[in-house]
Amino acid sequence: METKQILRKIKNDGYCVIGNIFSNKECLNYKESLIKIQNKLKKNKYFKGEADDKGQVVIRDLVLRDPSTFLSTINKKIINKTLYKIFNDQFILDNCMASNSVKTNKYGTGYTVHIDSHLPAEKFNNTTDVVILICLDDFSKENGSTKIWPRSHLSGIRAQNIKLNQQKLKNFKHIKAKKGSIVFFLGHLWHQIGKNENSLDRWGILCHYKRWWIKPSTDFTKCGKKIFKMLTEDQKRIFGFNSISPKFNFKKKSRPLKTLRKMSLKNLNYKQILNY
Ligand SMILES: O=C(O)CCC(=O)C(=O)O
Ligand SMILES: [Fe+2]
Repeated sequence: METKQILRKIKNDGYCVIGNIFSNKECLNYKESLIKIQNKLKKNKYFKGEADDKGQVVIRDLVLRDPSTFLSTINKKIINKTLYKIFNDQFILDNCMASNSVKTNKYGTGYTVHIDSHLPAEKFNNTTDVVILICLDDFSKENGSTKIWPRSHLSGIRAQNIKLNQQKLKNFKHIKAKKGSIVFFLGHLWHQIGKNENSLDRWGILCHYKRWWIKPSTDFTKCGKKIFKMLTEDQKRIFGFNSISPKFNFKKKSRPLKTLRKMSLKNLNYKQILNY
């Protein structure tokens, strides 16, 4: 699919499914790491699965938990290119998380229909957030594929904040996608995790991006020296390293004028880059 076509589809319907982006081997590798992380978290007294009892396993901050595995998910060429076209501006990572739908009789008590962005932008050019779902298994209605409401991005409604018309609520589709596909969807498209009916795995990775001037849900610039050294320049930008608010220097009684640093980040070490 050409970028132009992808953009047209996203603009019209609020989402676009593209097959064959990640190989079976890559999907397997991501899933293996997720299972390992999940098993470790079961023994972690500080971690509370936020929706485990409601049919959704959520593991946030994957690029910090296992960077060598998950950094490759955040700036694949087709993703970068499309995001630049949508935002027409620099963007940063809001989060990179895994989500699995699990069979339960408590479905619907967790996350109901919602949008991920804070504002339901009505104009495409004002899009603040874009989500990329990477399917690590085949996604179908039966295993709880994500429900989306096509064209709901045009409604100007933040679905979780108002009581919705029952008729409108019926107009959803389950995303149908093969393992290795990605799904672009606008942060203001109404969506909801689907109900798992067949107990088959349905792992997805959700990479969520927003404009550089919006506060991300995790401050990735605090990733530490070790992870910083693993990042490409592009990934440094996506982590927010060139959009840190400048500090006022009390000695010089001055500060850098711009928050967005339009300079190369290549030769700055971790300490230098944070000290802006
Ligand atoms: O995993 C899914 O199908 C969707 C999850 C979701 O919408 C969320 O966690 O915000
Ligand atoms: Fe969501």
